[in-house]
Amino acid sequence: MAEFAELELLLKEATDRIKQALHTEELEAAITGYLGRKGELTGQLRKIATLPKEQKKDFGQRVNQIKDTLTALAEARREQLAEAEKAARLQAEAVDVTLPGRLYRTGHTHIMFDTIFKVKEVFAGMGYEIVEGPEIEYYKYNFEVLNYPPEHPAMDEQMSFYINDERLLRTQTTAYQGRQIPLHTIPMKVCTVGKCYRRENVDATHGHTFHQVDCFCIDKGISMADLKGTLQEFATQMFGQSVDVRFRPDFFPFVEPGAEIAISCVLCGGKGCNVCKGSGWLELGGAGMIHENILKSMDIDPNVYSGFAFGLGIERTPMLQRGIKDLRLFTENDLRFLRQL
Ligand code: FA5
Repeated sequence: MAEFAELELLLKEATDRIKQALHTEELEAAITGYLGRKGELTGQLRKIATLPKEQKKDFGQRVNQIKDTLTALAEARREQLAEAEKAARLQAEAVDVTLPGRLYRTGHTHIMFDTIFKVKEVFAGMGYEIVEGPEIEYYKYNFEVLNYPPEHPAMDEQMSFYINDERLLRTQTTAYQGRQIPLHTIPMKVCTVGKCYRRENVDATHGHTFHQVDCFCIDKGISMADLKGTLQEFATQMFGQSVDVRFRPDFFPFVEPGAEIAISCVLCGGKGCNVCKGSGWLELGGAGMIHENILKSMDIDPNVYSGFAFGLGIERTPMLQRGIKDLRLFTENDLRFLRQL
């Protein structure tokens, strides 16, 4: 009987393919090829109609037997393959717990952040209230309130970053004074630290963006001696016992008298070296007694009260403490530099 022989051949062929399938995908393809709706064994059932009547039953039974045999075989092979594949996957994903761990680099605070923190700590320790001021500032607070004459060159467009006619990036932290004095009652000691912006020809000691600390103190009987004592204490805490503070006359519209502040060179001890350019002194900022025009504009009687104010650049401090020659290094994000600090 050719039809029965064909069935047996099919059984042998399908058995081989199922047993030899090397992975699940190949096995599933074989199962579909033989047992699926359009599979070869299913196709055999359609032959029944063409067979003589006495063979129909046997043929049908044999097809069903073969189907059961192949289904059981496929199921067994499926389990075998799934197990082998799982074992292979576990092997591939295995973690060798004896290997050394990966090193995580932890970052650290930036040198400017550390310096600012220390500066605030020193002034807070002297009783100053630490406040914030906006970096985008009104022209009014940055210049007008600070007694600038209308033609003063610092207000020139060429020297500042103007946002519009009324606002600019503050060029000095002193801009906070006009905001803070009305918020306080006498006696007052206020300090702010933050970024300032100027249109500079950037070089090793001048940035377009830099930091300043500004302080002011208003009370009865405040004098230049208090100012100098305060700055001496600051310099000692930042740079050490042996540092001297020097005042030389200077002009700022918001103070009278005004002074340039310098400290004795921390590298050569005042003898003269290439950092202090042989002078023995390093300039830190400006200071003076708050101008009486400002006190009057804030309804403070200059005959009863007086105050001092000063503003210092901050980049200078870590440059001197660490012998850093170029302030651009602070913002260039070069890890070879930053990791050393
Ligand atoms: C002022 O900005 C005044 N507001 C200081 C002041 C405050 C005087 C209160 C009187 C009373 P000056 O422009 O000199 O002053 O700047 C002060 C310090 O900021 C400088 O000595 C310097 O250390 C720093 N500084 C100024 N411009 C730059 C810059 N482009 N890059 C880095 N640091 C700067």
